[in-house]
Amino acid sequence: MSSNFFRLAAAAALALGATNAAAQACGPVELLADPAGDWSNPQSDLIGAGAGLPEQDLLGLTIAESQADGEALLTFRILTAGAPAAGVLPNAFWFASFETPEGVIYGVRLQTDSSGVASFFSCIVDPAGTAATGQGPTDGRFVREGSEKPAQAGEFAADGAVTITVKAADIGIAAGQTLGPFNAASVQGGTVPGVVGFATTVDEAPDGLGRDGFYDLGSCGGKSGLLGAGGLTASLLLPLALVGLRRRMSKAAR
Ligand SMILES: [Ca+2]
Repeated sequence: MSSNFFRLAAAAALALGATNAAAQACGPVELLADPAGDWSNPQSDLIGAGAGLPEQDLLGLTIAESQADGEALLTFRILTAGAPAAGVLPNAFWFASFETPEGVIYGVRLQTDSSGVASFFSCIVDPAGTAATGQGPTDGRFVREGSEKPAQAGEFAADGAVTITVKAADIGIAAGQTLGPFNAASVQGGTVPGVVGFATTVDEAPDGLGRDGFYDLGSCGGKSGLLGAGGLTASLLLPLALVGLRRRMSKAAR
């Protein structure tokens, strides 16, 4: 494994974060909160990351709303315990996922490649698994191929927030509708010579990737602290995470 594995790439990646210049119409509204220090990286022995890095320790999720050229924009902030020291961690992603009024699950994600180059996008997510293996959970790890839409802006901010701004229309919501419930996670992926690729949730909000919180577009209304929708354990989710990575890897290989 290269000693540069964790070399954080990219002033260029961070520069992707051209901040949305439009004034925030409202928010940020807190949707999720997660304790500091409760993350762990089961693959740390393989990637030399110790128990985990501060930027993989989720602290919560907020949403804010603005307008640009007559279109509603939503800014998701996936809060972490610290910005990367010198760039963005390679082979990793941070996501929030949520349900639209039509019952479709969408996600927003910061994804890094093996060099740490970041991309920010929204997408539809599908259930894990296949017809043969049975359906698993539906969350932001499992991107529907071809559904990705580039974010309007994104950055890993100096305060540790992964900030992703998308058009409301790109995530299937219009004024007066309610988005949610939500979840979020930091995920470590990678490959090890002679071993298959892996993708492991390092920290989750809510724990176990249930879902919680709602947001009313256009009225700045938010609710959190509602009953989560799940309770699956991280250990159960690990094999399913591999499915998601393989999907991503096969896509990237084309
Ligand atoms: Ca945490």
